[in-house]
Amino acid sequence: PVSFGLNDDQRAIDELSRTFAQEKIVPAAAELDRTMEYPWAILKEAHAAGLMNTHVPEEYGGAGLGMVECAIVSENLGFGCTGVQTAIEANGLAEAPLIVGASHELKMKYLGRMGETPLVASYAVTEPGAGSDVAGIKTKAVKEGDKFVINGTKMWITNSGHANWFFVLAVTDPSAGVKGLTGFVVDADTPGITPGRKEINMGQRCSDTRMVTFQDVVVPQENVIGAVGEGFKLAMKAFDITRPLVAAGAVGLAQRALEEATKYAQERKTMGKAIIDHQGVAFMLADMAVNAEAARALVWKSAWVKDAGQRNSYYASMAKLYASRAAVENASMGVQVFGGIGFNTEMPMEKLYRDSKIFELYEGTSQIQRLVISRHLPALYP
Ligand code: CO8
Ligand code: FAD
Repeated sequence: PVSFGLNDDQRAIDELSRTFAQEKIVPAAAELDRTMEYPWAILKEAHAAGLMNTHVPEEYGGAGLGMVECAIVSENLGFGCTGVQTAIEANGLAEAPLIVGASHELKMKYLGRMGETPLVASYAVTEPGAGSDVAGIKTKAVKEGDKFVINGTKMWITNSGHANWFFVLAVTDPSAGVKGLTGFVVDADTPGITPGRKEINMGQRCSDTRMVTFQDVVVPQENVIGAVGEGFKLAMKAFDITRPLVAAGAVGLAQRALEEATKYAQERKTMGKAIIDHQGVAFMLADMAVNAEAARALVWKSAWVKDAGQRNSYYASMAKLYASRAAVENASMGVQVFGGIGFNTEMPMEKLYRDSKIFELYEGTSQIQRLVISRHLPALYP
């Protein structure tokens, strides 16, 4: 039977993560945005509360939650602050290729430590010359005996100034196209890895984004994830897990904008009545409510398809596309509902506005989500 209701376990996870966000993240968010300080204190508490590594199987020290439950957590974290949520979910993104394709030993070694200690990892795929076009990366891994030597530059790598290890996608056979790419897990303290300066971004400013250079970085052969030549598919299959969760963070932002704007619209009076009683304002709030609800439904559907053991790329891209647009639209309408004070740093809305834009860019731009969706259509409707 179809059900849009949450079961008891899901309600408990919702309650736990919602309370965590309200008590630990919401009060800290504005200051973290101002100082751009990495949210270590919150990450440690989230780790202790079981709100990190949510999709890592229990066998490897994770929470072992289903995708729908992970999406509930990600939405609530995003409601609190999407900068914090990005730090947490980017860690989950680094873990995803291992979950999908690593040997038992690699999983024990690299996922296991994430459960034991509050650590973060990074997913290092994008380069200065290749973001959307993953197949166009240039970082090389050359086999020398029973080791690989990695050389190249990665760009926009979240968590990279604090990472304990990296998932690195590199070219092992330049003549083989996407089948010439291989995924590695690389300890961050390996000689030759240099994170650049923290990038100053428009929003999500407590999240840590850097260039990372790899110069003659020696990696043992056993750190290949899956097999040589399987890296591209691992990188894509990771997105099937994480695009719904990134989209869930966007829903959190869209919901936050809706709630803040609805409260303000009942307090603020113009022309003798609360602004919510002006139809022009009320209709913006209605559109914001539809955006958040519809985006959540798509996120849960994309998560549910994955939990059902089916390939969910089509729905994952729909969820990512729709939810990021919902976040951007709701943040924009939210500023509008607040009027002039919506533009001011004393109110949460300007931060939501700045934070929202990245959802249409990272984890695959909105154009790339449309590309993925459209490529599924001929098979669905021949
Ligand atoms: N599962 C299994 N196989 C797949 C999948 C999948 N999901 N996707 C593709 N493949 C297979 C294809 O079937 C094909 O296989 P075959 O050759 O056997 O037929 C092969 O892989 C090649 O696929 P394509 O032909 O589709 O390859 P393209 O080169 O055309 O590229 C894309 C496809 C979709 C354009 C791909 O390059 C892409 O997704 N680009 C976007 C990159 C992206 O999303 N980057 C994000 C980087 S991470 C990030 O931004 C992190 C943000 C911070 C964290 C946020 C946390 C909140
Ligand atoms: P480009 O690929 O150069 O795209 C430029 C424009 O062209 C975009 O509008 C794009 O949609 C459009 N475009 C490109 N190709 C097509 C096409 N085929 N059809 C239609 N339109 C197209 N990457 C990681 O690997 N790990 C991370 O942790 C990570 N974190 C990030 C954090 C932040 C804050 C940022 C800004 C980026 C992060 N990224 C990360 C990189 C991010 O995924 C890329 O920036 C994104 O995928 C786009 O790549 P690009 O910037 O090279 O843009």
